Amino acid sequence: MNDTMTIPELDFDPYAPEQLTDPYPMHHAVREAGPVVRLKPYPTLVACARHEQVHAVLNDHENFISGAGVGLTNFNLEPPFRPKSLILEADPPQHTQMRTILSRILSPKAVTQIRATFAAEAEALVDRCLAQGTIDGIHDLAQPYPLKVFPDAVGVEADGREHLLVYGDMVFNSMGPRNELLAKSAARMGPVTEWIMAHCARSHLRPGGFGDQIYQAADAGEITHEQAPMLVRSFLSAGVDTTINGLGNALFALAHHPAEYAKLHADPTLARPAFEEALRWESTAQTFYRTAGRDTQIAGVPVAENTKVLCFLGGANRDPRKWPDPERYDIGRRPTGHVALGSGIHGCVGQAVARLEGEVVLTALARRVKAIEVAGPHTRRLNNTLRALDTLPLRLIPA
Ligand code: OVV
Repeated sequence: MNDTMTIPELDFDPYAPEQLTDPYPMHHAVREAGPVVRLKPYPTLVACARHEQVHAVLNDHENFISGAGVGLTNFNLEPPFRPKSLILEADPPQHTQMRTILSRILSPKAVTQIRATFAAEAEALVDRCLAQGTIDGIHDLAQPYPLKVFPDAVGVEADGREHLLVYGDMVFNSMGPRNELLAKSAARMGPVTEWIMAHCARSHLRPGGFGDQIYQAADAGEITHEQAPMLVRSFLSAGVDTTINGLGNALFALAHHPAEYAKLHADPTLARPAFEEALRWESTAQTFYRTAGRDTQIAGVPVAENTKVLCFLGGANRDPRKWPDPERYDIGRRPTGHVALGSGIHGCVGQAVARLEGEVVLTALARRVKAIEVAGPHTRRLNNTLRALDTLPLRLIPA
């Protein structure tokens, strides 16, 4: 076994603006330094950026727990910024109980029931974008689409949905350190938490929607009526900012790879693999943590109980040990095994809905748009966890 002292130590601050803007040189350095590294600015954590170790940690929920938080903050030492998520920041058996309910509500079968509505909305929105010609890929497409279809499916009223954007930004910033990004997010919160919690109440949720179905599970005795609003909160936390940026990153990938877009236009059935490859190439959630629940090891390196383990999902998804030519956005690749949606028992429970959104938006584009051209410089919205764009000027050339 390796001695703890042999763990390489690097100077990177993954939350510094330079790293958030372009994390890939840092991922490369972390992967090459070893299977497990330390980072000088955060002496209490260990980090992994190789696919093998990231996958191993995510698939070992006994040694690497979520109940102490899946961000930098260790909830055993410091309180969470909001009451813990009953599913994200939980371990079995509680996690299993919640997961069973959310998996059923978001199952592939449930997704077949929303597909036609989601597809029609994508077509209508892409038509509006085409009529404009030049668009902002984020403000005109990647953001309005999930902000309409997902809250509609959950059963949240139309008024005030912009609060979901502020809330998502805060939730994902809170998984990093208490830096300026977090302070800026917190300063924008105002009435947002109150609005979110009010809209988790059954009285605010359309009967039959995903939110109401959680209350039906409570009626059936699967969870308590006190737990139900907290599970609705998980929908509102994880279901909007993630898919907005997944779509935004996919548009970015396609706009910057015209030959790949041409293949998609020639064969719109490639929409799903094109979206999947975008998830691999620009992982929307760049990082998640686990906490060592007991003394354990990663790749033979001892990791002491209560140590935070930083998993660079974006690093694992471009690990040359796993992916040939990993920097290449290639819609002909079938990137099975990418960890952009996590892996193991906490793997994205909404992934069928997320993939549906990606598929129908890219299908609508592929059918109507001959080419997507970059119409100006993009800007990033830096977030401690999400890889996010603020603006993405695009010109859509009609088919
Ligand atoms: C995957 C995810 C992200 C953010 C929040 C939650 C889940 C939640 O359960 O609240």
